[in-house]
Amino acid sequence: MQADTARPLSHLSYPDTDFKTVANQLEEQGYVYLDAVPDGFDHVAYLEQFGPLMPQYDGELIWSIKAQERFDNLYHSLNTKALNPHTECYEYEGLPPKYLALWCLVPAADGGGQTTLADLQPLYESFSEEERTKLSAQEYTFVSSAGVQDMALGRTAKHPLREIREGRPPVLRFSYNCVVTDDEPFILGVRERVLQYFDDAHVAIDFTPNSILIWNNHRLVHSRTAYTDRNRHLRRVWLGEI
Ligand SMILES: O=C(O)CCC(=O)C(=O)O
Ligand SMILES: [Fe+2]
Repeated sequence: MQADTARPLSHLSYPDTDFKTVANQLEEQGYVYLDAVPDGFDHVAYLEQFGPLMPQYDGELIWSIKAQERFDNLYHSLNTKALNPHTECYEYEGLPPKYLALWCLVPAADGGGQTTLADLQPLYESFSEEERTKLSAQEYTFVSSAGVQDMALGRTAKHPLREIREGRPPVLRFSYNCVVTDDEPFILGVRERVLQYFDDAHVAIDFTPNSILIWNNHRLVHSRTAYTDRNRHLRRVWLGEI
């Protein structure tokens, strides 16, 4: 559980931490990695305190992340390949989940399969005034990943990359792979800047059994490194904004 970039990890140990402390750290840092979670822990009941569960692509409230051979040649969370930075549910018409949470049943035994994260706010601040305006004004079409489309669960929606809201924080939507660029220079440039920033600034989580990673999906992008151990098994919930 080391940050690649020597950034200190936003890490708490479950037995030493009350809910309020976790919630405050999540608000300040944008994510929390919570370990030393005991066997038999009710992850869903704990995580529901952060917001209501939202249905996953298949309508279920919990998504299992375990590689399936039938998805090996597609871009999909359900194989062993690396992912590119993205937020979740950019291709949904409505508001994406405020928080994403993963918890670990079986970590990858090969040192891969790290979930990686970066807060894009510092990158946003490096954009010019004109670029910032464009990030909120220009709408792009987002489509589901090839894997989700293959499951016949694909959808599509149009959104700006940074949605500004009255009285609420902005909502980031991004997918390196699944935004339709039409070879337009602005979005092509933004995509590469996000990728470069993510390479430099991400933290990497090496899960231990039962441990939990929760992050603000309106502000951070996430990704995953490749792995070979097909026993790796995580679970995921999406939590709506309160
Ligand atoms: O496998 C992972 O670590 C994360 C996959 C992912 O992008 C997700 O569950 O949203
Ligand atoms: Fe994801």
